[in-house]
Amino acid sequence: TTPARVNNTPLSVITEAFEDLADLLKPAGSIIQEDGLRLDAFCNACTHVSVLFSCLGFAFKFAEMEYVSKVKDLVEASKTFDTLQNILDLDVEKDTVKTPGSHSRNLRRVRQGLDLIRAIFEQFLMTDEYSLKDAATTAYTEVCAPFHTWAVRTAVYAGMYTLPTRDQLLLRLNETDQSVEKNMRRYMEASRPIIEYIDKLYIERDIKLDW
Ligand code: 1PZ
Repeated sequence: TTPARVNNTPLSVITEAFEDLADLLKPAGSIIQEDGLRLDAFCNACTHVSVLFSCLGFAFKFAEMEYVSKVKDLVEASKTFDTLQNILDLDVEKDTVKTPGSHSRNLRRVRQGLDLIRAIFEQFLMTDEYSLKDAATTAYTEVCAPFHTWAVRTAVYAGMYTLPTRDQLLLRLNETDQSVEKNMRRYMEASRPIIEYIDKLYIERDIKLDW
């Protein structure tokens, strides 16, 4: 049975979803190790991220729609494919790994979104003086900008000016300085092995991660 969950803020829900997912990758928890991570379990965790967008305001509606549509495609795929590696294997066979709209491409995009959130949290916790705008700008420049078109990058950097302040964000997330730090660190910890696992799926198939 699942233990009662005490601190039910949006951030703790996301964090716990990714901790549960990361547990599946640990040798002890994974009888399924050989087949790899289940796609439905992965999608379930990814779906929880959507609550974060409601804290960001209208300028990030586009990012939300992009992210949600990619996750939705993977949810559809999970009706036919059991694991993450199944979708990659099929796209490798059809030579559609990088084809716009393919499951393997959408998986790569969702992975970049998860890594972006991790990087934003990391920046956010670096110092109290850091505005959310500066934290998010640095994280985006590092993690996602290299893979986005000029038009998208320009829109994202413009949107950064509309982000809430640190205090507004904490208020909207229903967190304190202490609780937000704990939850962000836990997400950073839990997402790392998942992101690495996804990268490995591509690398093992000789697909470079420069896109
Ligand atoms: C709490 C912290 C707030 C910081 C907010 C920073 C948000 C940055 C938003 C980045 C938006 C990128 C939008 C567009 C990306 C598209 O170019 C690609 C197209 O993929 P293609 O169709 O060519 O294969 N789409 C994506 O990469 C989908 C996923 C992007 C969204 C990631 C958002 C992460 C979450 C941010 C925090 C809530």
